[in-house]
Amino acid sequence: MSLNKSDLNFYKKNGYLVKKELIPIKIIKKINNLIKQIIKKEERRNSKITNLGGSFNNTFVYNSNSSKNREILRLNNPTNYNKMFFKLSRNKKIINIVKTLLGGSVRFHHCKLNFKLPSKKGGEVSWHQDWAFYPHTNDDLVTVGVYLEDCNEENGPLQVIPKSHKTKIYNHHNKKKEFVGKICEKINLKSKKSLIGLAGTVTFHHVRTIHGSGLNLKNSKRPLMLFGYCNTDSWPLTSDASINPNEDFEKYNKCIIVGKKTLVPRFEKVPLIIPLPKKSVSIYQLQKSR
Ligand SMILES: O=C(O)CCC(=O)C(=O)O
Repeated sequence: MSLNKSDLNFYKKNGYLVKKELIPIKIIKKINNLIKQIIKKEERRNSKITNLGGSFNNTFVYNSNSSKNREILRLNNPTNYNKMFFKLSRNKKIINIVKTLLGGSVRFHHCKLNFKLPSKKGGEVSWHQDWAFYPHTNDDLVTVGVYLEDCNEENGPLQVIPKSHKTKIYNHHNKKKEFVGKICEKINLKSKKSLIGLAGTVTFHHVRTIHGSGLNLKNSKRPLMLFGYCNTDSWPLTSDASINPNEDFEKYNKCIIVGKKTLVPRFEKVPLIIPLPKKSVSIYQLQKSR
């Protein structure tokens, strides 16, 4: 499946796109069974943890240190954890669309599987631009969200501000000038849009699109798989959640899904703020900083 012109124009204009039930339910069910096993195994482990899992080298991000209240908020790098997740990140339907959105080439950037816990345990993700976390030489980067369960207004869907990808890079630094991973200035939320859909629905948002998500008012966790992709000529300006070309160029090039490796980054006149200084904690902890 490739993208039709009106979808492409919609994405270019609004900075997001939703493709309803793009992934067959058969695949989604298999993935959900795998996730159940992962969570069960992890919950049986009742040892105390000292680290809530801030860095992308940690497999899990937790909500609490105590073995009693501990729940998983995120599985980092699921594509390294199990082949089924890897296969989903290379799904032809997703990649064909991403290729068109990015202008012809695709390099896998990073991924995470987020579990939004029921609202009494918190779980709001504040407004932010992914671009604030990982600036590149051009902004041909897209984040893809796969709903593994039906997601409606009640269980905390992704929300976006249409057309915000054409505006500036917003300030994600607090008064002390520390990077806090959320927009620290007033923004107009009048046009905000919830991206809802049944299981298998896939969302696409531009790296500069302002987005976040509210509370999950249901009793069960809301799983959301997020994959980031970029054009092969988008060169990272900082070390981020992805493989850094300066550290492992071979591995970096192995992330190319469509296109050829290059040593020639494309520079575009894009607004930038470097996300430093940054604490080595997850987005959940980072956004709690004042
Ligand atoms: O899990 C969510 O609802 C959104 C998370 C998000 O935007 C992110 O992790 O960058």
